[in-house]
Amino acid sequence: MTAAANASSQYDVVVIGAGFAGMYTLHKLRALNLNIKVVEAGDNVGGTWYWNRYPGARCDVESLEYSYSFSDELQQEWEWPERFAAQPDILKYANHVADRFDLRRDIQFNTRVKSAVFDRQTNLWTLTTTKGEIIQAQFCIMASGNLSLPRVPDFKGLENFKGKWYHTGQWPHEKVDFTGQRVGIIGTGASGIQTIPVVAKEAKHLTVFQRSANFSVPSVNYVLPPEVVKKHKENYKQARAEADRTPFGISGYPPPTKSLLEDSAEAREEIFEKKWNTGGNISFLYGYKDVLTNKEANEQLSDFVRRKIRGIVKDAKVAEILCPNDHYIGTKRLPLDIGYFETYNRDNVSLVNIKNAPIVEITEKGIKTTDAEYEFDAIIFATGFDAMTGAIMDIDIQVSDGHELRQKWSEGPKTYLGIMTAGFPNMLIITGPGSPSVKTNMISAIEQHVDWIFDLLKCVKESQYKRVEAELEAEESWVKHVNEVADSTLYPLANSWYVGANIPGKPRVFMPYVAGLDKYRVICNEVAAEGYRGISLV
Ligand code: N01
Repeated sequence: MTAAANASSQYDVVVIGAGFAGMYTLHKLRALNLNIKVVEAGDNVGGTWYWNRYPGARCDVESLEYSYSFSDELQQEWEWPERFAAQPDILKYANHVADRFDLRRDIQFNTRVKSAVFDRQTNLWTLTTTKGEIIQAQFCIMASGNLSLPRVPDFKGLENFKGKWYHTGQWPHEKVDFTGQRVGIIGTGASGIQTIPVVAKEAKHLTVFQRSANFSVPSVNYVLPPEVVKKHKENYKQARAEADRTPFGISGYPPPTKSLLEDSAEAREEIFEKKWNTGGNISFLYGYKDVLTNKEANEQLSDFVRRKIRGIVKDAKVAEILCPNDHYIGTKRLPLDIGYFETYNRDNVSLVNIKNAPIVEITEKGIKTTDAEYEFDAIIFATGFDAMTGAIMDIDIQVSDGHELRQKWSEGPKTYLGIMTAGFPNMLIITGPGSPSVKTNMISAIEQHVDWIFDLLKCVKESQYKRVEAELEAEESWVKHVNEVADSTLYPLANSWYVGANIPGKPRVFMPYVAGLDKYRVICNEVAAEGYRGISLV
């Protein structure tokens, strides 16, 4: 590796994104004494937790688990106030990490990358920003996130709306006050399900536009008792090691070995009830080993939640609209809520089933469906993201020999281990499509990827390699494996963002690797131990 510091805009490594992935990449790679630049579109660190500031935003992985493990001092000193951390607390943590490890000096904020071109002669990536700046580096690391390209559906007439509108994934930095307002919200994914109960308490009236009913389970969030924190911190090392042996990268939930169908109906009901009252989606989905692989097993759990919805929501017609019947529980991300279904018992909340009467346009006054026009002072789009590939393909990525990533991935992303894509040398992706990413604890996945990339770049530096590139054959066999694993589960059956179903025209390909972070880690380690099998180093 050339310590390419002859021009201020030339680096060994450029990292795109200063969320949890970009921050740890910078910290870790500094130990290789490289010249690194991180570019970030926002004006501060935090990624997802910088942008998603909507009311009620909260993580669905326990705070003591959804945090970096690389520094014992950090994990011992940092105090998480709640079981499931709220967005402001996670953002505070991200800022603390940036300050504690002096990261900001290598991060250029307010910088969005427009294009990245690799030259096979010079072995350099040339990045152009939207402001026209040029940045060159031997390696380009995509730490741009899995859910970072928000999507407002292409509704006719949005520009005519006289009120204010917001997307949950691009929420203003100042408090939005809905007091006394008539608010409409479109979308009942995890973001909508967290936003709805909070906005309902503030708005004069909240109208929820639901296309697909969604499962949701109580988070059972609470202030962390000091004795729980103390015990966890005393055993942090063991807890992290235990997490590494699970598919989801979280300790405290040993993966189950029993089939749901082995238990009697009474025994199952007792377990479901216990898990419902304990809270959390890992606990709920992994009470038995076959909920996500066996339709009959899944149907039992799905039906339990439908019965809960009918029990909570007083208006039977509303309850029926809220009962999901079009997908198996857990095959779309299972949201955690605080009083979501209960919110529909409020007098100031109404539900519109847009599956039956779709939205036709946004008008000056509000939202018009095929049935009626609803007037609003504000509209919230909780309509999700162009997930997993969106932020990467938003950048025009090319290689001097004519390869174009948008063209290569036009029928779905193809990667080796989710980290590299053949034909695009020296580009490394953190939690890319084809890696466990969104199907595991994201921070564990990030640390695993970055540590692996660290070893790879150490090897590159020591051996003075110029180019690192996935081999096509290795990539093809990885893609096949990712698909085979997905097809052995119920996941691909749902119209979820995991398969790109939320974006009209996006190819239907199941993108995450669902064999689990534990198995994936072993494979990555084997690849490295075998001299980076499937990767050409020149
Ligand atoms: O987005 P989504 P999200 N007309 O895509 C609806 C993570 N996350 O931002 O289901 C009408 O899940 C769409 O309807 P349908 C988590 O991984 C984590 O909520 O496509 N409606 C759906 O109801 C999550 O899975 C946390 O029929 C339209 C909603 O909008 C991921 O982010 C919190 C529509 C979009 O749901 C994304 O969640 C929040 C249209 N044209 C998010 N287009 C936690 O950690 C879309 N919809 C807790």
